[in-house]
Amino acid sequence: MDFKLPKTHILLQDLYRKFAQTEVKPLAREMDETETYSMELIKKMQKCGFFGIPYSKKYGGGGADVLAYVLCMEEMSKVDASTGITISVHTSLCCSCINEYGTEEQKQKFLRPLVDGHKVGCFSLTEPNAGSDASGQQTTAVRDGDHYVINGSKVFTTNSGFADTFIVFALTDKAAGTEGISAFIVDAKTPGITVSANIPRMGIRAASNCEVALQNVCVPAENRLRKEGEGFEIAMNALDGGRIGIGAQSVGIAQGALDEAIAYVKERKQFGRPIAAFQNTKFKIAELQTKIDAARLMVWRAALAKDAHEDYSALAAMCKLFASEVANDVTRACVQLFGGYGFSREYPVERMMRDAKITEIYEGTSEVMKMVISGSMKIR
Ligand code: COS
Repeated sequence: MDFKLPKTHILLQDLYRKFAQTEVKPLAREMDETETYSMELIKKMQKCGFFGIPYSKKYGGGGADVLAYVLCMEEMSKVDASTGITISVHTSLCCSCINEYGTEEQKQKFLRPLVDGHKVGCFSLTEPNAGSDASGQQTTAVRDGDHYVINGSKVFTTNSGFADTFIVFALTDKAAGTEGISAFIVDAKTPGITVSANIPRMGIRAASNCEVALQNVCVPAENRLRKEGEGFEIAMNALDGGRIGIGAQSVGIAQGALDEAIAYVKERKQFGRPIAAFQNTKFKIAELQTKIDAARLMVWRAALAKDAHEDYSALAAMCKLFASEVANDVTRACVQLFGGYGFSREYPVERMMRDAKITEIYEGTSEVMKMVISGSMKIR
């Protein structure tokens, strides 16, 4: 057992960190204020290969692994959680469906442009009445010759405002429950797709997160992933991987806030000395760093299990459950360490506290994580 990163990964971590600090950090506040993600920044990240890290070079990806990907997620999320989720939904949710379930033709046609930096992907599962109960899909896909006609509406589809490729889940058999759900690769330009304006939100405000209406959207049958009825398994599998990314995002948000707080307490003077000099401050920081380190190790454990093709579903759920709670605890404590300035928008910790909340909700709420974990333990 080795808790140290391999040298290759230390170099990658350094690369992601430098990019995040120089290219992402300066834009984070303005992107949050304007609730708009910079397309120029996306292009830069695509050029650097950040949109295809764990995918094979055979398809134009980075040829690295999930461990490298979570290091990228942490570094980006340290400075901007919206950047974290933009990369995460593209990588863990959209690309993984095609990588793990697509045919060779589908990979060449759809995965390649996503991982080689030409296109952005999104994942349309959630509906107004199908959140935690993902099996409650109402969107339908009706076969018509060599096409399917999709009708329905999706909500909270991250990246949908600018994505080129959607993975859409829809019912091909209304009576078959989870076995009636199928997955389709859908070109964003297909007539009948309407994407709303960005949904106003509490955090990760720069990320694109919209409603997607699908009205008589004609999708070639060859764009269906696997057989009819395999969509629910595809979605659940993608979410298992996605949860490792959200764990890493949570660790990043927490570490980013703590780094800001540590710098601040060294400068801020009260009662004649820097507040860092008070034991209360030092002990609080020690406690927060310990929680972050524990969360990071859980994320790495889940990433290594996925890389080793072991069963990682419960490990992913555990790391997300724990790390998202840590992100919320740590950011709240960091705002407190900043005092009144922490509450002001002059410093980034209030944004980080707002951003942290969603990690306990998306890609499976904390309650769903407990369902997955206890399910794996077969408690009767
Ligand atoms: N990987 C692959 N397949 C899976 C799976 C997984 N992790 N979990 C379930 N499945 C498949 C199985 O095939 C299972 O059938 P079996 O009886 O053969 O095991 C089938 O799906 C149905 O599973 P289950 O009965 O557990 O489904 P439920 O409807 O009870 O759903 C939860 C279980 C709640 C865990 C699931 O709906 C879920 O994860 N919900 C949250 C969804 C979510 O994260 N939404 C956020 C979207 S991103 S914004």
